[in-house]
Amino acid sequence: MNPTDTIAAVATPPGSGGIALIRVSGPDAVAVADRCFRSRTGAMGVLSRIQERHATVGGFFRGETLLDEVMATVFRGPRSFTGEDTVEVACHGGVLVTRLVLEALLQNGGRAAKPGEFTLRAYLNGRLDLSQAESVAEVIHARTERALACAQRQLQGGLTRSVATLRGSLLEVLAHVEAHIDFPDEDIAPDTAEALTRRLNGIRESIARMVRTAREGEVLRQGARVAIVGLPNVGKSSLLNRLLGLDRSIVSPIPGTTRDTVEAVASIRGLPVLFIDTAGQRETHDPIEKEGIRRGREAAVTAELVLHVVDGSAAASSVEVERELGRDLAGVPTILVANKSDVEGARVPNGAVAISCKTGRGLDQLGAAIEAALLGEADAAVSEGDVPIASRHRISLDRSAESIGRAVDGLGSGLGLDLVALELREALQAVGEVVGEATTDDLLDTIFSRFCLGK
Ligand SMILES: Nc1nc2c(ncn2[C@@H]2O[C@H](COP(=O)(O)OP(=O)(O)OP(=O)(O)O)[C@@H](O)[C@H]2O)c(=O)[nH]1
Ligand SMILES: [Mg+2]
Repeated sequence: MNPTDTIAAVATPPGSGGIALIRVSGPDAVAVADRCFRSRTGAMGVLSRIQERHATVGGFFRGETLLDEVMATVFRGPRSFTGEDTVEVACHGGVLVTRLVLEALLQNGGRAAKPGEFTLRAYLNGRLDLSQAESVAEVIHARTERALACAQRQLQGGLTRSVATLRGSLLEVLAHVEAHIDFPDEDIAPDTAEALTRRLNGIRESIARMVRTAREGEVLRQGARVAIVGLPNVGKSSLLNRLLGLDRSIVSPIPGTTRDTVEAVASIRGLPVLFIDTAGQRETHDPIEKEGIRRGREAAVTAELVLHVVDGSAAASSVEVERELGRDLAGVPTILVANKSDVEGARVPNGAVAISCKTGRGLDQLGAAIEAALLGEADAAVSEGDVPIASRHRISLDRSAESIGRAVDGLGSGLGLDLVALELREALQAVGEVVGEATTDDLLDTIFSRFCLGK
């Protein structure tokens, strides 16, 4: 599987900036870069001679044309990110100059890298396992510190270690079982079978603990969509602004202020949440407002969670519209929020979270309620150091637990030990998928195509 060609790509985002970084990796990386690079005194072949992990400044040329003054850093495999020889060329961050530098490298033996190809190579060359490679994209895309911490723990090998522990335990049980298969005369003693069953149940419990983190892992990676709905003037836009900590949506005492949906991401206890502020629900003949109201309902019924805001201070509200809204929201998890609790005599309906967007009262409780609604109760037990898993990991771990379950049944019913061993081997393989011990090209494609170019 070892790649044999040399790839190049711009690793910094498109557009102009102070510096752009172009990365070259592969067996000819240093030679390719050297063909374009000259030292300040005009010497060639400098990059082949400088010490690894050292940088040098010089001219970057297309033929005899100086394209830019650059800084080149040379890494030698296997002590590089990809595990191959790598040169990183830092040039001025102009759109044109960056493109020309890349083109010169491509004309001198490099091949344009595909998205994620550098990280794919790091994986193929054994620098990272698959769970670590996946986390590289998650570090880049993290929108909250909690999501970043999760990605970093995974990159540092958090899942690698959990999987190694599971595999170690499974292998020990398998070794026991296989030893008995080799001596068919000796039946497995009831004591031994019981001990093995206990150990398998322990492994199953560890897997179950990991699987319970999957929901948190999904929200941290994917984020969640939460719609804010209710009658006009109840303070929906005020709530959006409060949650974001900035003045995003227009607030006014005139009912019907918000017409379009307004979306923005806020961190709720470290969870990246996309909030959608919507038009106040009411009867109207204004076709534009009508459309806004329709969009608001659509956002609500497709959201993972709805904040249904009511005005606790309002003496009368439209019971009819509220009832209709309630019917629409029947299938969607909903938190009832009673706003304007600062107003004297404000009421809080049963089960509602009382808040005031004016004073900020109750917003912490609302944050806690949102987190609980998004994660469910199962995650309460997750400890600090754990890596909340992604759905890909969950699928493999579920399969592994099922195989272990069948192995336990087999041991209990005195079924053939070779069948028990077979299930245990399947469990091992499924666990191994988390770190990429057996992969298909399709799987690698799906994972690495989500990456940025140059990563
Ligand atoms: N006293 C008090 N007033 C509030 C509070 N929250 C919002 N308001 C006021 O209520 C009015 C309506 O607030 P908005 O946030 O625009 O309400 P909305 O639900 O977005 O209204 P529409 O966009 O028209 O549907 C504004 O005058 C706000 O200043 C609160 O907690 N207490
Ligand atoms: Mg509004």
